[in-house]
Amino acid sequence: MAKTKMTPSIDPAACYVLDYAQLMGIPTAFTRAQDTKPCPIGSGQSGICCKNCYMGPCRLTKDGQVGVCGATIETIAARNLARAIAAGTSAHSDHGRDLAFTLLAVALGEAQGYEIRDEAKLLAVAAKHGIATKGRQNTEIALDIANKAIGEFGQQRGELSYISTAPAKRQKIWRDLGVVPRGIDREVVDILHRTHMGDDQDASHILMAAVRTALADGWGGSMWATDISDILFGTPSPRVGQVNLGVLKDDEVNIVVHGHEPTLSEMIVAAVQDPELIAYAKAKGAKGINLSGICCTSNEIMMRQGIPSAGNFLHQELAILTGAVEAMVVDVQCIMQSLTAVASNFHTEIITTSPKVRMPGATHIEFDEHHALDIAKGIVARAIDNYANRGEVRIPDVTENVVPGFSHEYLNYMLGGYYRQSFRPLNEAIATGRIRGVAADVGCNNPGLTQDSVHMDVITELLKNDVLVVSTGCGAIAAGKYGYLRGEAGLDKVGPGLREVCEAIGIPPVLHLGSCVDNTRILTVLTQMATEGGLGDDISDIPAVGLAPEWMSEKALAIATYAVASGAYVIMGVRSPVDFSDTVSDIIAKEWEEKFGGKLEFVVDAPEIVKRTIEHIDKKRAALKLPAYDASRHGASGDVPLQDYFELPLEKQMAELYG
Ligand code: NFS
Repeated sequence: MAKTKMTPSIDPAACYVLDYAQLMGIPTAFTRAQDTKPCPIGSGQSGICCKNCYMGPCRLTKDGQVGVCGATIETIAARNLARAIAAGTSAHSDHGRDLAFTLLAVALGEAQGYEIRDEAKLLAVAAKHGIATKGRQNTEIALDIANKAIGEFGQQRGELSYISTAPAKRQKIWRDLGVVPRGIDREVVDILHRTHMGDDQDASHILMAAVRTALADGWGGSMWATDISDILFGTPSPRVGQVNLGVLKDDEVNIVVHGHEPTLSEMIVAAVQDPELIAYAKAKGAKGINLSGICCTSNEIMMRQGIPSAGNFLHQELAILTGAVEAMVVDVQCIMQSLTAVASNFHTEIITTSPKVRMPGATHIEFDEHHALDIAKGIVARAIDNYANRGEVRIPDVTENVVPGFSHEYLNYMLGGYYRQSFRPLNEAIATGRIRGVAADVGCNNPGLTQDSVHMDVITELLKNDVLVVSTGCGAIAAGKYGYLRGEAGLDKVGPGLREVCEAIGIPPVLHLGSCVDNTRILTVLTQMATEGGLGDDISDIPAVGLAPEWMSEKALAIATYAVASGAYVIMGVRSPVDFSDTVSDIIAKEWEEKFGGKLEFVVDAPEIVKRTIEHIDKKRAALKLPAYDASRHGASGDVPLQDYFELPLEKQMAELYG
């Protein structure tokens, strides 16, 4: 049966550019998703496929069938899921490893252009890992942190250090169940080994190992990535930025950085500010150099430097289709191979920079942290030279303002003030029912869905129900595109209690917490909420839910699994990779809930995602004996909206504050 034509995106900027692509007959992920029929066996919908040895591949499509070796449907489903989780863990963690090597080079004075920008974070991270700081130089401390991190990748026995920062109750659950990760690389290798032909054949046992591997991501590789990024590039705090394709400029040299690691993009940020390069761009007829980002690289530099975002995952081809991009500079992860094919219709040069990633048709300029600034300047000069080759441009006039950068440290400060930093006001707002609960909307776009539609349907409905939303990755960029990261601007769309809190503190209804590795910031926030008091004493007690309604990558599965193992209820959209096995679907939901207090479910329909989220939040509120949520109790406290407050005469402002 032919597929019915789906609206590609709810984003007018995307639709504008896609119309041009259609006119010119240029294929994109949107058209390929329409034309490609996903393999119903490989996707787990109508069967399951094992290709871990060469007696098969074995396609199992009926209950009770087994592979050539006798492997059952549940064994194969568990193996496939475990391998995906290991791949996701390795991607995040390798990102963390590269940052650890950059920090090592900084500590040794060998990293051109990098420095320790956040001394407070350096000291805080050292304290977390028991590294001495008193009377020591920053570089000495940084050296110990870098070596500690690098050591944890190759560690064979013992526990990862961040495990001891989780709530005490959670640590006990992990130790009792034997899932505390020993070393980051070790856990990934363990999964590849035990899912090789002829090894672990017990679905539940395989998936417990997958949990251990995912924990090595969330409480290991990714957490190192976040902390070291903050040390090197600064802990994010709110700043004003812009999102969507309209951030490209028709009279400037446009460079788009795409991928994940801030190591490269931060140096390009420095290079585009070089007065000589700006003068060079002007000499070539451009008004200046305009840098923007795509995907998580974009989150990294938007939340720290205010560099605009050209969009989320499905915007990567669209940026090139504007005809206005001189260079798209990529490093690792979420980079479509189609970029070079789309770019071949324009003057855009695709530049790969990671030793791990080459693309046929792209220029490779390998990045090396020891000469980073020189390499970045060379890339910028190349883009400037390409400006003369630009043809007709079609940049949609669509942008939205955003306020990203709510790191855990900033939330702490924002809620409690400089002298009494605390999560207590947030806990109290939840306890009183002003905020019903918290949802994290994270993850990708998937061209099998209308771009951004499920993110927006879910976020919109949750906000109306007084659920505070935090967001990372491409979900955060989606929220930004439709005005939810814009301070007071989105508040007319939120419930009365949440509105009071947002106005009192001066925050947007959706808090941008960073890139996908920064989901670890959410773990830290949840840990602090659990230890602050009033909302139980473990992450599983908190009325909170994790959502990835448009996910597509293996990294998303790793994140979901470590969140569940940390005690969260996680709902992912799109479709379940283990749909065909009721046994495995039950393991990750019911069995994991008994063990970890968190569960993983796959739900396609936005209203159903919202319904289950709210039911879970209310269930957790009831378990904590908090008052039942009642929207009518809030919103009439006489709080003056923040924007009006600042327009009052000073004495009235004081009266509002102090009565
Ligand atoms: Ni996350 Fe970031 Fe986006 Fe999905 Fe890809 S960029 S690491 S995987 S697509 S959210």
